[in-house]
Amino acid sequence: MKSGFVAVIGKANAGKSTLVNVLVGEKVAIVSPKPQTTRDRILGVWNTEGAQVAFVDTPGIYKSKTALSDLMMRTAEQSAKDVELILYVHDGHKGIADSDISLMKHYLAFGVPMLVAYTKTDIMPEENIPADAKRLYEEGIECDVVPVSARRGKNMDKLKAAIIEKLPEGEPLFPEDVLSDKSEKFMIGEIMREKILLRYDKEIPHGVAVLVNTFKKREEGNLYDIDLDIICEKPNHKAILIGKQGKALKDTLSFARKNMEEFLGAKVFLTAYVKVKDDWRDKANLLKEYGYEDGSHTEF
Ligand SMILES: Nc1nc2c(ncn2[C@@H]2O[C@H](COP(=O)(O)OP(=O)(O)OP(=O)(O)O)[C@@H](O)[C@H]2O)c(=O)[nH]1
Ligand SMILES: [Mg+2]
Repeated sequence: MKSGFVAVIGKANAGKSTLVNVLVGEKVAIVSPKPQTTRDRILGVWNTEGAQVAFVDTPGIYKSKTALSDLMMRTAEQSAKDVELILYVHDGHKGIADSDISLMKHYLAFGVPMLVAYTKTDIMPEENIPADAKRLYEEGIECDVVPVSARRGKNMDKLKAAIIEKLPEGEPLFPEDVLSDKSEKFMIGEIMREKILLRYDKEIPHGVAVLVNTFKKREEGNLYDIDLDIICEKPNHKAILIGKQGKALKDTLSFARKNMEEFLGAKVFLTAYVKVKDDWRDKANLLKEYGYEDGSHTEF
């Protein structure tokens, strides 16, 4: 059989996590229209006849000046090493900028086989696809380019076949029931962060961390008690998060709770506190406390 690790790399907001979720067939990573949604490296395992593929979703490449962003960039960079394949995700509907070419060249130079998933083809003129593929080739990106739409599930079989074809023969890396390396508690924090990304604008969600303090199933009844802190960077952010008479927070919590209940298949009793920790994104001790460790050393 074929098996191996596949690092999913690309610019922020390219559609990496959406693609990983579709490839794995379950939601292992949160998704939002805002760049820098993914902050950790997340494993998603896909089992199919004759192959097991361990996808490693990564934080998107993005220029920003916080210590958290630096840590995220190191995580992405390191994740592209020690893998059997790099799946470079390119947002086709944005065209091809010089920065796309140089990033692809940068990863090609890692000496690991690479494949380009040219995604979001559902929101662009189809006739641009061959011209873009030709341009990539002429610029020296000598690897297969597979156009897909993760949202519409278009051409996914072709992408899956291309991935498996590039993997070496090997034994399974994980037992068949392993889907992700992340715990339910981690996903609960991520679901909360996803709803904040979807509900609030500008810098607010980027400055938010979620710390799950309690994640406990009651002995009786199918019910979880979840208690978490929503940490933001500035007192005015806290006011926006809470909103007039607490309405914004109440709506966001109810939105998150519903999704948590679907995810756990149980009732959720959710309590949340909004706290301010000045500029936590630039403080090494707080980054560590909120679980943002240097992902470059994580082993699966
Ligand atoms: N139309 C369309 N939108 C897509 C597709 N794939 C992803 N998106 C959207 O693109 C946005 C970004 O998707 P993500 O999967 O979060 O992108 P990402 O590359 O993981 O982003 P970061 O984690 O921030 O680096 C979301 O609004 C998705 O719904 C696609 O195939 N078609
Ligand atoms: Mg992502």
